[in-house]
Amino acid sequence: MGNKIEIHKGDITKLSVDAIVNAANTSLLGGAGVDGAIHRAAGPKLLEYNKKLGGCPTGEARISPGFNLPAKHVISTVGPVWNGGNRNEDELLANCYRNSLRIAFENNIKTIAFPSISTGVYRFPVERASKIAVKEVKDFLDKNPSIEKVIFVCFDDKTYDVYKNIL
Ligand code: AR6
Repeated sequence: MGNKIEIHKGDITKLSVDAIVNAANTSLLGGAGVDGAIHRAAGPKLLEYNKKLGGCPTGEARISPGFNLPAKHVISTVGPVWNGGNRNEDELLANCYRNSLRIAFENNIKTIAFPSISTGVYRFPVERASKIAVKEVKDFLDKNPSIEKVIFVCFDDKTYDVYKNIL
């Protein structure tokens, strides 16, 4: 099971996987950070498609085609904004990973890449977030062997080092 999990340093929009996960906001209509990069690389059809989805609550996830991306699908999830840690942030972040993986499983997705959800604009501490991310992915892979590969994509050195240490 351990060899199904990989860490990759770089830009998630370059990956040819079945699905990349977007750290979106509740509108699903784009923003800064990885969300902006994914919308730019996917092209305007992603925005058109997502307008019809009608938003997404924090902790949930929605699927779209990948359009101009090398990835076949985009799974958008909405991480919690960090507010000190006593506003259910841990559980909401765990829900992001669980719900994204459930949607992947339901859509026969075998390879999926995650960014470090909530640890940019939303300020969730990356050490704490990475533990939740890795735990949820491991728990899911234990129960769902049909997913063949999960890649944690780390954009900056600090995030990469944190994930390397925990894995
Ligand atoms: N590939 C992989 N990871 C990236 C990329 C990329 N191209 N670009 C940035 N990251 P953030 P959040 C990393 O802020 O904290 C948006 O405006 C980044 O270095 O993208 O969940 C949305 O619309 C960091 O490690 O997402 C929301 O409003 C990680 O991705 C809000 O930001 C997450 O940072 C969501 O904030």
